[in-house]
This record gives sequence, structure tokens and C-alpha cells, in this order.
Amino acid sequence: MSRPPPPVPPGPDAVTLPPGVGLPPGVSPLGHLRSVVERLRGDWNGKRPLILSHRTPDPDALAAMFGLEVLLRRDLGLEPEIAASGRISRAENVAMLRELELSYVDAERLDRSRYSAVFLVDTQPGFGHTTLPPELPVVAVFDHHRPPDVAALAGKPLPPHYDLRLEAGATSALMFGYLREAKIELDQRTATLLCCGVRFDTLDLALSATKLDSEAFYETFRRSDHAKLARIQRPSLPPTYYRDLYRSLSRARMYGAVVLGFLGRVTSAESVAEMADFFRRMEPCRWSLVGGAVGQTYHLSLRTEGREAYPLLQHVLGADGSFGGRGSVAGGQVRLATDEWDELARLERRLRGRALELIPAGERTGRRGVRLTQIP
Ligand SMILES: [Mn+2]
Repeated sequence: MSRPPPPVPPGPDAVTLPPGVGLPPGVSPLGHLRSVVERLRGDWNGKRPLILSHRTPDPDALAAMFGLEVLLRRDLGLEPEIAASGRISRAENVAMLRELELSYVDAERLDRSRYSAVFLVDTQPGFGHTTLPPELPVVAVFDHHRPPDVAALAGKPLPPHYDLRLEAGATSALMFGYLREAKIELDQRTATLLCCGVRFDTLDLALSATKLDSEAFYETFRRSDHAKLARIQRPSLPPTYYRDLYRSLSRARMYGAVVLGFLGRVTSAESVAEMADFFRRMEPCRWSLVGGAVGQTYHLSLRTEGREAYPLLQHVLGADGSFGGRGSVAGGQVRLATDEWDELARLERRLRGRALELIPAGERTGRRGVRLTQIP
């Protein structure tokens, strides 16, 4: 019955980028960005560019958006507008918005005719969790995730500035590099926000951090508001947090060194990611997978220890949805056709079935796994 797990590919540097993805070797990232903007801005008729990221931006995406805003204003004389969609509800991320007074416009209610072009951070065109205004060209991408299949681009031209660095721990660190190259001195707010971005994606440099990530972390930490950093890292929590935690704990099952949690309906996509992180820390967990539906989108988060998350989620999703990832982290979405409980239950059964195929039969403790209250 059980299929062997798909082979784990070598590290991210072994993934070859398609032509046109990633900057040409040896080029200065800032120099390249400046030349692309200078070449195109004549066609913008004074309209403002938009800075976008994926839905429900996480700290790295938020920090990269607001860091890019500083760069575009101060180095390129542009007046960008930041827009985002998806309600942010993870307590740390809400605290980041509040403490650093970050505000942006709703990407779903934009008058698109007022804007010239899109600058995209921490994601790429073609990703399922990223909606782009079809009439606006994407002129620049700043990211560190594996690129999507060429088919996902549906024949659209590649952005002329496509800065993709798979080895980078955080997009915020890339942004720090641009600001440093532009000799822009970091004010306390920008430093604090970039520090939040780098520490979130690299777990304080513990995960796949490069020299640039370390330099970004130390330099921004030195200039940060440390009281704000502390309030962002350990925010107060609403009662619903404990309700959702209880629900996740009661639904999760252990299968040897794997924890699976299919939660049915959840209040936010972020709680899915948060629970996947939380379960991954259980000994001797080697990977965790948590899923839950918000509206008509089913969200999945997969976390691993010491192996690539991407091929595991690829197998679990099968043909059901879209996904992306890097290193030990992967996330995916499945569109639900209806609001009905039946459809959701069937999807969760399929996902569980495919996840179980990845666990060697001898380690699985049956199809139903072990409830956390049954742990001896
Ligand atoms: Mn990121």
C-alpha cells in the first residue's frame, strides 16, 4: 500500500533558476534596480508604483515592503504606495503593526488606474497566495522562495528586475542590503521592522542564514527600539487564542515522529502556520502538517527538521492545490468549491491519506494515529 517517500532533493543552491529569473551574475542589485527604473519610469506618467506581497503578509513580507518603500523614496525619488490583503491576526504580527504604526491600503479596493507598476516582495508572480492586478506590469521582484513552474506564469513576461536569492534567509535581509548599498542610514523604526523580518524568517539566524542575514540582523538589532522588539515578540494574547489552541491540541494526532492536525474551519490562515511551528517542536517530531479552512480557501503549513519541506507538501497536495516553500517551511492552498462540511471533510481525508503515505508503515501506529491525551 505505502508508496516510498519522494526523494529529498539537495539543498536550495542545487535548484537551477530558469533563464531570466535571478539577477545576472556579478551585477550590483541596486545598480540593476536603478537602471530598470530609469528605463521604465518615463512611461509611468507620474503615476505611483505599488508595493505588494503575498496575502496576509508575515513579518518578513511586512518588513520588506516598508523597507522597499524607504529605498524607493530616498534613492529613486518615487512615491510608492503599499497595499496588502488578508486579515492579519497572529498576535506577534498584530503587535508589529501596532508598535511600528504600519499602515497600508486594502489591495482589494484599489483604483488600479491610479498606479503605474508593481514591486513585489517575499513572493513571485504565479504563486497561489499572491494576487496581482492583471493590468499592471510587475517591474521588480525581491524574494527567496523557489520559483513557480513556468506554466504558472501563463506566458506573461518576466519582471525585468527579478532578484531571487534562494540561499537568503529573509527578504528583509535583501532589503537591508539595498539600503546599505544606497548608503541610506537606518532610522530606528526601519531598523526595528527589518530586524523583526529577519528574526521571524531565520528564527534569530538559526535557520538557513547567510552572511547578509547575519549582518542585517546585527546591524538592525543594534539600531532597534528594544522595548518594542520585546513587546512584538511576547505580545498579550486574546482569549480566542486559547480556544483555538485547545481545538488544535484536541484534533492533532501523532504518527510516530510526525504530527498531523486537520482542523476543519479555523479563524485565520496564520493560526495554521503557528500550530505547525508549535507541533514541530514536539519531540521526536521530524515533520508536522497542519491544515484549516478560512472561507473557501483551505490552508496548509508543513514544517520539518533536517529535510526539505517542499517535496513533502508537493506529495500531500497532489493535484489539489498550489504551494511554495523554502528549507524547512512550506505552505499551500486549496480552493474549496463550496462552503459545505462534506467537501471539507473529503479534502481532509485525501490530504491525510497522502500524508500517511510519506510515513513508513512501521512508524505509523495505525491510520488514526495517537491523540495527544493518549501519549503514555
Ligand atoms: Mn520571507
